[in-house]
Formats: sequence, C-alpha cells, structure tokens
Amino acid sequence: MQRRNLLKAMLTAGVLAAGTAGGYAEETVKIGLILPMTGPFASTGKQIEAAVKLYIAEHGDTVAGKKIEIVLKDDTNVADITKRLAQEMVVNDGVKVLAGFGLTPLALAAAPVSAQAKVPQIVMAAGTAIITERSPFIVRTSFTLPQKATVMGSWAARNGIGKAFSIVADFAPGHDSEKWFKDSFTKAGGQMVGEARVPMANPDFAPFLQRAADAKPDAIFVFVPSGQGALFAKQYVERGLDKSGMKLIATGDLPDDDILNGFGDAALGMITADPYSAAHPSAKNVAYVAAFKKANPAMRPNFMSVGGYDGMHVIYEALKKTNGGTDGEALLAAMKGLAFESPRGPISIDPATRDIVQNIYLRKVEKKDGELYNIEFATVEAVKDPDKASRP
Ligand code: VNL
Repeated sequence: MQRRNLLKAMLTAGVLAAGTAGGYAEETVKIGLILPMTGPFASTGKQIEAAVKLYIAEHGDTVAGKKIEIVLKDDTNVADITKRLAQEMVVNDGVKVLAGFGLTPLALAAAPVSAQAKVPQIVMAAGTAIITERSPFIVRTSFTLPQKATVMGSWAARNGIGKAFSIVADFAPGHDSEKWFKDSFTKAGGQMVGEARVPMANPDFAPFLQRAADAKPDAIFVFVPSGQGALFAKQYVERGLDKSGMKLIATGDLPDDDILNGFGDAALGMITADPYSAAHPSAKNVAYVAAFKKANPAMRPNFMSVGGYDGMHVIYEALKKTNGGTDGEALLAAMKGLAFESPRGPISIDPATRDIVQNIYLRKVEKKDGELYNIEFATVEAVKDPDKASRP
C-alpha cells in the first residue's frame, strides 16, 4: 500500500518519468570536452575535436555497455571560463570525465575541480611539466615541453651546433622549453649566447630575431605554441634569416603539420624534436592520416590531434577495465600503466606520474608529394618527462 502511494505520488509529480530517464542516463557516460574553439588557439581545439570524433567513428559510441556522449564547450582560452565550465559539467551535467585543455593556464584552472570532485581530467594538449602534479586525477596524453626540448638540445650539441640563442613564448611551457633546452645543450658541450622571451599576446618576433641574429649563434632554438608558427616563419623570412647560414631548430610546435605547408620552401631543412609527425611511417599512422583527412578535407592532423585521439583511447580502455564503472578512483587506477600503439608510435601512461611516456623523434622539414612534412630521421625511445625525473 505504501509503495503504491509512493508510486502514485511519484507519477503525479513526474518523478517516475525522471527516474526512468535517470535510469537510462546512468547507461550514458558523459565526457566533458573543454577546448579553445575560437580565438588565436582555435586550431588546437579543432584538431582535438576532429580527432575525438574520428576515434568515436572508428571505435563506436558504446564501451562496456555504456553509451559515450561528448559535451563540447568552448572556453575561448580564458582560464576562469575553463574552471566554471568544468564545475558546471561535473555538478550540473553529471560529466564523469573531463578532457581537452588546450593551454597550460586552462589545464591548471580545472585541476582543483578534478581534484575535489575526484573526476579524471585528461589533458590532451597542454605541455608544462608541472600540470600533472596539480591534481591526482590528471592523466596526460599530449607531451611535456621538457621531453621535446632536452632531445633537441643534446642532438644540437652533438651535431655541430656550438652556440645557440633561444627564443620562447613567455609563458610556462616556454619557460620549460628554455630551461630544458639549455640544460641538455650545455651538458652536451654547447654554449648559450642569449635567451629571449616573447609576449604571448599579439607576439612580434622581429625585435627578438634581430637580437638573436646580432649574437651570431650557430642556431636559433624556438618554442612557440601551436598556431603562432606561421607568424614566426613569416618574420624569420622577412629578415632574410633563412639565408643567413644560421640554423633554425625548435620543438615540433613550430612546424605544426596543420600549418607547415603555409611556411613555403624557407622551412626546408628546419630540424625539430617532437612525438608526432603526419609523416610518421607506421601503418597505424598512415591509416590515421588518411581517415582524418577524409573526415576533415581542409586539415592535416598535427601533434595536438593525437593527444585527443589517444586521450579517447585511454578513456575507452579504462571503461573496459572498470566494466563501465565511472568511479574516479577506479578509472584512474585503470588508466595508470596503460600501454598501446598510437599513430605517433608506442606510448604509455607512467603509473607513478600519470604522465605520458613516448618516443621523441628528430625530424627535418622536407618536400614529399608536393607537400612539406617533418621527416623523422632519428628516435629517442620511451622518453619520460625529464622535469619530474630530475626531482626526488
Ligand atoms: C602549450 C604547449 C600550448 C605547447 C601549445 O599550443 C603548445 C601549453 C597551443 O602548454 O599551453 O604547442
């Protein structure tokens, strides 16, 4: 009798309908994807969105009996908005995994939310070393700048570059790049002849390029965030530096595959260190690039895209291990130690740091089939984040 009254009350209140919907809703796992979809870093958002969609198209939208639903929101590259969106998604929308995070300040802004709510936060783009330490629920599928910069620095010193001048974007991943390039370059016998930091907003590289040229280094080492490379290349060529005999070396963020063709032949010969090239010659990557281009004819997948693609794989594999369970601690435990083949090559999630371990390739810009590509010519295998490895 009591039950029937309760049922009646629920029906009249419309609670049962909501309850049923709630029952179904539990069969759906919502993933909150927060990205800069507009503004100067929209290319990062678009690359990751395209890769996430491709992953779902290829692997289906059901895992371990749960339907996957992506909730995509544009944070416009404003950290306060990232934080508010993360809170709303977790508290109001019932999101069980947060993902995306195009730049370091945005990833850092969401970290307290993932830590407090115990919701996994998959960092698919941002690359400052310390990010993973800001919440025990962060797992990174992108890269760290120290991974790239150390490989570049030691290669340069061992390959005829005695003096280098570094130019980096003046924010955390730039500072990481500057520090770790210098560290590995000088340890291997190189000498720094100058360092410059370029403001992030409306960057003008010209005065810094002039300072670098005046210091007469054998090479300029550069870190700029994905999307700023085109302007850098333009100003580099305008000053005739491509014909100065000085070498241009960088992290792969500069000759980003999405924009490299726009640099023109002045980019030929540029040497960079990075985990991903659209020209990586594995069967997995050839298939990835073809499928990505088919779904997005105006784009070529870049290093940001694989952070999104592999981030989805980490989420899918974790859900398989938990049998569809969405408890944050259980998902984190399932993510730690995952190892699989990415379009970039073999990768794993370091169980101790939750950071990505991956090959860093040395690449040279060359022309292939009428397009500019970063062609890999050497590999440093299974690189852990050197910044965390350097600390107790
Ligand atoms: C970051 C690092 C952003 C590398 C980037 O492009 C990049 C970051 C937007 O950590 O903010 O290429």
